[in-house]
Amino acid sequence: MKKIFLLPACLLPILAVTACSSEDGPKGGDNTPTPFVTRVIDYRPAVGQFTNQLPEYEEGDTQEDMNRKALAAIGGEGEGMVTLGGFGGYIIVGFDHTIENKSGLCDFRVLGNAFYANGQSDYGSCEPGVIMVSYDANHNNQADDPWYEIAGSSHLGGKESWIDLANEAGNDTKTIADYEITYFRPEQNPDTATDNYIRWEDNQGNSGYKAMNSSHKQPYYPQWIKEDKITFKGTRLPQNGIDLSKEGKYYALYRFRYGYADNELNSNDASAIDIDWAVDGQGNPVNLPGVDFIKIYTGVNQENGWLGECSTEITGVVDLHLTQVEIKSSTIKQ
Ligand SMILES: [Ca+2]
Ligand SMILES: [Ca+2]
Ligand SMILES: [Ca+2]
Repeated sequence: MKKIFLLPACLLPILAVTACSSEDGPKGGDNTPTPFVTRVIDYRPAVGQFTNQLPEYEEGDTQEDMNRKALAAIGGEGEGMVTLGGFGGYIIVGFDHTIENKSGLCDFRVLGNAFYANGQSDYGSCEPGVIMVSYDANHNNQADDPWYEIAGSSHLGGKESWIDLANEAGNDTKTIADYEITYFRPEQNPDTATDNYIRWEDNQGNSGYKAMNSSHKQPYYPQWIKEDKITFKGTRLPQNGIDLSKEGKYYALYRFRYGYADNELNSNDASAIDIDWAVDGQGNPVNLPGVDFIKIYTGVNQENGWLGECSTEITGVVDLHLTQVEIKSSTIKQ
């Protein structure tokens, strides 16, 4: 039997955990802005096979502790990683300056761990996170201003080249703008892998269970959350995982064209974001001078066999202007 070569997305970085500093503010004590994340305002992952591990939950940790650990992982040049778990799990980050919206140019990039399968450029481990942005319009340094979604390539009306293939595979390929899902805390944590681990319900009349796989047996429900159920809301993207082997051996996670996190190689232009792609709740473009806060949440609700659920991972965010990276947005969104 041929060996499967599509590794679980997070395996390698788990082995390469490094000590990271936790800084809250500009580096070096001067006023030179840093291009990277300097604040984690809220880290709230959904149920997932890396939840409570990336970053690690320790008995007694509070929400503030977990925010601090998330910052230690993805602040600065980001040598660590956080998982957002299944659909809806999110992180809200901030900076020590406003990321400027320069006309015609991409302005920032959310760094993830997406990669391609050997010899492929259409699929691999692409686990798109929806990106939202906010400008500190009232200048109080708090994320209490309106949020706008970056309209990526599968925003309402958009279509990807692999959609027909996904439909044939039986995937749910609708984009749903007001999707809502609730996960229920399991009464106990099983000792062995099970398909019926954590119950969920959505606002489309669907329900089911998230599975526990044999590789990850820590609790998948975020342990610092006191409530017995957690609800997440957002735009749900088409299911992009297709079992090319048709027998549960080879799951290809297809790439969306642009506008998402953890969906494209960090080094490729199509992982960059133009703030001008932000839209309001009616889908109309908004003209933001820049952004101070960015929220990223897992955009797909799908279990991919032994690979586990589709979960966005984040390793950092970078201001392209401060790092002298010039990417014309017209070369990405054509
Ligand atoms: Ca721009
Ligand atoms: Ca504010
Ligand atoms: Ca990933």
